[in-house]
Amino acid sequence: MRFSIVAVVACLAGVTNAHFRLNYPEPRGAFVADDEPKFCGGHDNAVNNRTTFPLSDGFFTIKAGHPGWTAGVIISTVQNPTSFDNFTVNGEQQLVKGYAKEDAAGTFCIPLNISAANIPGVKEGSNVTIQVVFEGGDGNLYQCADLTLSNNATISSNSTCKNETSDHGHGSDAPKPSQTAGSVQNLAGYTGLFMGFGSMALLLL
Ligand SMILES: [Cu+2]
Repeated sequence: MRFSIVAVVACLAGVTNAHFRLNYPEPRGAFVADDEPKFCGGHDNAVNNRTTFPLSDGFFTIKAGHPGWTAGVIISTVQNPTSFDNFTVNGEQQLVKGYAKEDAAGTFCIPLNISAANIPGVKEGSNVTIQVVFEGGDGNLYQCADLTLSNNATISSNSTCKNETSDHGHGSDAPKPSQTAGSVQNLAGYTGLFMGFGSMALLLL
């Protein structure tokens, strides 16, 4: 555990601000910071205008307002997932991206190869919902994105894949650009440390 007491206290003080944002793919519904601890960030129903998303070799980008965070991505193949149960199979989270830890706050582009996760029923044309689970010292936070998967999907050019760390930026919308890593592979510190659900629960203590 590397969360310092100082960081945790500072973040609790700014709890209604940044938390984390899912920048791409487009999240379900408007961002409401106070609702981020709820299922899908407070948005219970799938959107009609799904994002067409690569079945293989996609990415997602998040802006982490907390340093010292852990995140993973769960997936539902239910057409309109409305509860955490829809992201659970045999009592376990259906992970499409294992939990990993990062020390810095900032914007991160993280590879998401959905086909490689071998989720039953996921194929070309599937409607799925991904839910990013983020923990940065003030409890689990959630954002969802409703997708249609396609090998022909093209990611719009204004969804750039880069990493940009910032100082402790909770509540600040103007992170200082300190370093930029252009490639998907060059993920500062996002080392693919896989953790099970039990480890995640421990992190919340
Ligand atoms: Cu927060």
